Amino acid sequence: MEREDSLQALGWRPFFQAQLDESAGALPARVMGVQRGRIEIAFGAGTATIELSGKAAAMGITIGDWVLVDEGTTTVQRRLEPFALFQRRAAGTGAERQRIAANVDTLFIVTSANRDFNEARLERYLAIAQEAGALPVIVITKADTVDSTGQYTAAASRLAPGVLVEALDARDPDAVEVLRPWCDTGQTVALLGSSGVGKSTLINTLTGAKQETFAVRDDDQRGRHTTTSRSMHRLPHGGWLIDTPGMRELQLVDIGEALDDVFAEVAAIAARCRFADCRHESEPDCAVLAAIDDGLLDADRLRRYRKLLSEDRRNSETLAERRSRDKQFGKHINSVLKVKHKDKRSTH
Ligand SMILES: Nc1nc2c(ncn2[C@@H]2O[C@H](COP(=O)(O)OP(=O)(O)O)[C@@H](O)[C@H]2O)c(=O)[nH]1
Ligand SMILES: [Mg+2]
Repeated sequence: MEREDSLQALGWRPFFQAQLDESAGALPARVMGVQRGRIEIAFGAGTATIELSGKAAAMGITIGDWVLVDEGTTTVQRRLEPFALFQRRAAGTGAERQRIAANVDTLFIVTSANRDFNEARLERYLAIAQEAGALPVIVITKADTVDSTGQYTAAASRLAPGVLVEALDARDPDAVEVLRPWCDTGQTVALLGSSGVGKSTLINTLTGAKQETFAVRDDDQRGRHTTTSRSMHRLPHGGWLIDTPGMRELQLVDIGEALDDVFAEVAAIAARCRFADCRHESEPDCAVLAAIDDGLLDADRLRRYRKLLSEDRRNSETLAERRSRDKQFGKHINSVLKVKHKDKRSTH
């Protein structure tokens, strides 16, 4: 870090202050970079690199976290609870979660004014933001390639009443200025969106173009796999941008309640169904089906909600639950096959 930042400029706030006790000699520090077994931290009076071992290695410390370090800044005493956290399922395990990025104030959900624009995908990202506890802002890039972005901004606003939607040319610094309120001193932002929508372009414009490639370069000149040491980038107006490859693989993880927020109008209507466990398929006195009939609810929206719900259920089950489900399914198949077999025999 070239400059020294006050704790506030690093994102410190009362939420973290309230977690301090009288641990003597403990300094708050923000995690600015994470590498295998090592973190780079910034605290009020400088920066330091700490090797993680033992207790600290098991804390799951991730980019954006606040930690308490001893005054010699050689060991991490404690990780503070984040106000926002992006997580994903660790591959091949049960219910374990991998912490991806912490203390992100605002998530820029990036899509573009073309075929990438997809309501189901936006709803999924909105649910991820909601679950993480970050404020979503929908950014529609490539506004310069269409006559009007009206249909895109209107569709995005319909999905998420109250969520801010900005359409812009990601290459144009003047246009990108509209995102400035979320990029001010002490604020942390991150981006989510599919490949090709303009995330790198937007990051370059936000950070002020003269930027080298950050985060992960797939190959350096010598063909080795290299990772830069930092994933947190300074924005010109004093904010921070987290750009970490893990964000790209985010999926739905236990977001049942978040989905009810994203689909608040469906959930509100569903509360009036006769049966509490109504599946809105063919049950009597289903308020949701009635609302669709009356044109008060979009059938596509219900379909997308159902799909995300079942996907969330599948993602959230543990390995043991999945095995047991597969086993049940196997038994079911076997019994169906047996019945069929019997049927065949009896007809002969
Ligand atoms: N015309 C126009 N092109 C854009 C815009 N944003 C990105 N691009 C182009 O779209 C392509 C993909 O952008 P990139 O930033 O690499 O997307 P990423 O995969 O999300 O990081 C590049 O050729 C960009 O120059 C925009 O707002 N307007
Ligand atoms: Mg990119």
